[in-house]
Amino acid sequence: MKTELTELLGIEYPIIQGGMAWVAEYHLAAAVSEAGGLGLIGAANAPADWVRDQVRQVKKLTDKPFGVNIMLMSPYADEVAKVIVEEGVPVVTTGAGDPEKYMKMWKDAGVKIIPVVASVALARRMERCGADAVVAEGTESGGHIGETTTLVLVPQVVDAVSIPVIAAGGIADGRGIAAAFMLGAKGVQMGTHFVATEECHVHQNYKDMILKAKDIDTRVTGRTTGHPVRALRNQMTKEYLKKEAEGASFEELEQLTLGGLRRAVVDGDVKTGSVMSGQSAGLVKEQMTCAQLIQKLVKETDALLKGTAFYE
Ligand code: TUI
Repeated sequence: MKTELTELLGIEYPIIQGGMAWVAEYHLAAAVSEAGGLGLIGAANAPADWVRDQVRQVKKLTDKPFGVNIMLMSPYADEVAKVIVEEGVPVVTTGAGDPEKYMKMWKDAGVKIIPVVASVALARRMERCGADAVVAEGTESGGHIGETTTLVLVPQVVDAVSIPVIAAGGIADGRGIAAAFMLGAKGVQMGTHFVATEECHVHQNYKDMILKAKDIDTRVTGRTTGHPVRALRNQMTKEYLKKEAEGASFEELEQLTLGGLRRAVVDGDVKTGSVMSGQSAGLVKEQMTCAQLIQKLVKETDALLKGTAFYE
């Protein structure tokens, strides 16, 4: 499965693990990188020293390439951006904003830059600013999302830029990966399936909820506040959507989600917590190790792509 992306990053398989807030810590990142993909540490809203420590820990567990995802709405984004350079992180991905102001610093330090985008316009801007690749993330994804589906977004981003495009959103098996290649992507980013792996440190209740989820089990809260977030439906999403429909204030709605991701991930409170997940939860049936998952994905994708133009 050699593509422009595996060449660019020096990895075996073109599979990137999403930089999920509270979920993507060093054990998961190291396991994915060791298995031949690209593991990511999700900096989310964490302070710079936490990120620095995570980077040092991941380096103890693997010599292979890994990355850090910076959530650009974080109050610590400026400091975390510097930690990337100071600690010699090989790859940075960004989400929930425009990373332009950091890109010169990262490029000068030789960091590979992969912004996550949900629109063609931002993909174009990122290429002009020197991005090495982009993740085109469809609305099927978990967490903070854009409007457009993966099937529609990926080929339009592929047509608009000449850097490699990585497809994300709704991909959890070899069929999704093969389809992403058909859309012109050179790799995929997956989040949800990696949450339900052995090495992922989220509470077992969180994993079980993903494993049991059906096709129609996610909800998007916050469409009216400008911060749409996809999560598995529970008491929190039900109350939130009811209040949102009644025209509740931003502050009142915020109260319902405050600390909710931490409660779900750490305490296993999957009733009032925020169980962020993509629509692909319906495709996730089995908990396995990261190596088993990546081998399964590669085998499935290989079988589908044999005899196609991709494998000439
Ligand atoms: O960032 C994500 N997914 C996330 S971040 C996150 S942490 C969080 N927790 C609670 C509430 C809100 C966030 C959870 N999930 N994905 C990448 C992504 N980026 N999706 C959409 C975007 C995006 C949206 C608008 C990127 C840029 C943008 O506008 C930037 C501009 O200036 O055009």
